[in-house]
Amino acid sequence: MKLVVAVVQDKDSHALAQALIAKGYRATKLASTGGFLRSGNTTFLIGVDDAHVDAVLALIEETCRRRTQLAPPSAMSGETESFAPYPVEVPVGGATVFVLPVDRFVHL
Ligand code: 2BA
Repeated sequence: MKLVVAVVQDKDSHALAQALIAKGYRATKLASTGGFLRSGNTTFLIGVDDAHVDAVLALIEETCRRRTQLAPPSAMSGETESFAPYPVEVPVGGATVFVLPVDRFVHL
């Protein structure tokens, strides 16, 4: 079994949740905040059998779009070389995904 951890943009979270439910995958949605932009995003925890990991990744790819977002100057403040005194556009998404092995899954 694997745990797929997917950080997605809030705008895509409804479509991804619907797609997962439609295919019978179980998931937990967590409200999260990106460390760089410090704006809200959504983190999905999806426990699946190994054989289904690729199908879940395909659903994430289908439902999560790449967009650009304005990073405020404060986001760059820790990096002297890239400091810009004006908002800078950065690409965000489709999704940031980690696939982790699960030692044990217990549903009590
Ligand atoms: P944020 O940390 O708010 O980052 C939003 C976007 O800002 C990133 O999009 C990236 O394009 C850009 N960015 C991040 N750090 C940067 C930096 N030091 N300089 C310039 N641009 C930077 P994504 O890569 O698609 O990431 C979207 C969200 O996924 C992130 O939101 C964060 O919540 C999560 N994430 C990304 N990489 C991660 C990682 N290695 N570990 C944990 N979470 C991660």
